[in-house]
Amino acid sequence: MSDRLSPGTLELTLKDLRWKAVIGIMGIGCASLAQSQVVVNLNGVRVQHGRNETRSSSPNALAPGYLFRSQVDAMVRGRGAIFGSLYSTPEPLATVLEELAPGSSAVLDQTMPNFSGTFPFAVTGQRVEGETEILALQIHYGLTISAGFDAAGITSFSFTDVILTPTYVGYFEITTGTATITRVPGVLAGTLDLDGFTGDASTLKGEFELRDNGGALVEKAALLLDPTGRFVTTFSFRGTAQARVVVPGWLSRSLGSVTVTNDQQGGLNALMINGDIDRDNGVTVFDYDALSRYFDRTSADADWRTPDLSDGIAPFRADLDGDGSVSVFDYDILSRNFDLQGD
Ligand SMILES: [Ca+2]
Ligand SMILES: [Ca+2]
Repeated sequence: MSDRLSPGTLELTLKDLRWKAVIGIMGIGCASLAQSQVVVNLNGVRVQHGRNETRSSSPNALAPGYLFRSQVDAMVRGRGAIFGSLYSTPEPLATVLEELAPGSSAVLDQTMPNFSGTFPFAVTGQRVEGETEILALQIHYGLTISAGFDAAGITSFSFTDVILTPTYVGYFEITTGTATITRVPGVLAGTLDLDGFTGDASTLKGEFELRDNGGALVEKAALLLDPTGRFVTTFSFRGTAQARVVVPGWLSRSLGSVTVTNDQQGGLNALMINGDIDRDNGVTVFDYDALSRYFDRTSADADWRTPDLSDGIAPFRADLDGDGSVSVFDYDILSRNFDLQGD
């Protein structure tokens, strides 16, 4: 045995390795710190004219996902000439918002789809704005509440573009409060290929069905769609079922079996078949009839969205590619899919 490999050196080397192993495990531990829920402390936040406030979940981070929910639970009190005396003891923020504008406390509970499923991700804030009269004073108020997720999943929560005028009325201060941001469980996400449709897919009303092996409906949920056809949907059912996508105007599509867990699953892609103008789940001569009847019509027509009294079909439904007119391009789609039936 050489000097360089004396028993003492060997021992040190082994200790070294053990430490490396421990550090390695800690590293894995850090990565898995990304959670399904983070809480952002809002204590001391001022809702004051011209002031922007942002608080962060750091060092806690959320795991990436397709759907998040943010819920604010806060007590506020007034400060300054008018609000200081009107709201001298803490009251729920929801109560104060409802007093300013009935229904506005909905901004405190928001569902936020993230169609890419990846971070970073910024949520377009929900805004409350209006005017109200307090003690014969016309008060203009406005507030945007938004959340953002950085690349590491650190979540920030903001109150921005605050309007509270005239400014001498004062402002509100959160005495105790939290924003809880949760990664919603039971989520399925993916992309619909809408077969030549170039319109805004977020305006479509689609459903995602779960059926048992006998074909009986287990649960159905609305598709949240983005303009390009990416979707997010949420179920309370847990387990494995047969998936089916239904979007009126397209043939229904089976996606085989899917498993819904407390986690979120992406990558469910469906090739939809366009051309079912009368919505009987087949592309037939009846669809041709409707398209012929509305040929050359455009979205500039006053009755573009008015259903025909005889069969309930409005002209826009014959605009299969969603470009705002019924043309030869729509005929092309219909011809290509002629005689096909939905799943
Ligand atoms: Ca049809
Ligand atoms: Ca068209």
